[in-house]
Amino acid sequence: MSKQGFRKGSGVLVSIALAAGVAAVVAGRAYAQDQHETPGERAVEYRQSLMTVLAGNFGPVFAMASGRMPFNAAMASKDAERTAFIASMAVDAFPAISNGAGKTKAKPNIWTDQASFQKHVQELIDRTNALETAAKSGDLASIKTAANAVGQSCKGCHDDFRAK
Ligand code: ASC
Repeated sequence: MSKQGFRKGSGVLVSIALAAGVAAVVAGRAYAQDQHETPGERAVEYRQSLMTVLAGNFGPVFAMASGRMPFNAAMASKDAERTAFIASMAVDAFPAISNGAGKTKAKPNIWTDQASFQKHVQELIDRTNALETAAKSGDLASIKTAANAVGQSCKGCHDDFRAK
C-alpha cells in the first residue's frame, strides 16, 4: 500500500469507528427509552407489531383472492403459511398486563369476556390454517373462499373488540 493509500485507508477506518460510535450512542438512547416503558406498554407494542406483520402477509393473499393483485401461486403459498403461523401467535398477544396500557384501540371486553374473545382467536387460527391448505393446493377458487373467511374473522373480532 502506498503512503497515500494507507492514509486514505486509515481515514476510512476512522470514519467507520466514528460511525460505530454514533450508532452505539443512538442505540444506547433507544435502550434507555425502552427502560421507561412499562411491561404493559411493551406488550401493546408487541401486539401492534404482530398485527402489522399479520396484515402484511395476509394483505397480498387477500388482494390476489379478490383480483386486485395478479395471482402468484408461490407468493400466495408463502404468505398464507406465514399468516397461519403469525395468527397462532395472537393467542399470547393479549396478556392481562396490557389491559388499559399504552396507546391502544383494544377494548376492555377482551379481558372481561375472555371466553368470547378466545373463540374469535381460535376461529382465526382455524381459518388461517384452512387458507394455508388452500394456498398450497394452488386452487384459486378455494383460496378465494378461505381468504374471505379469514377476512370475516379479522372484521368480526375488530367489530367486537377494537374501538373505532
Ligand atoms: C386485512 C386487514 C384487516 C382485515 C379486514 C378484513 O387485510 O388488515 O384488518 O383484512 O380488513 O375485513
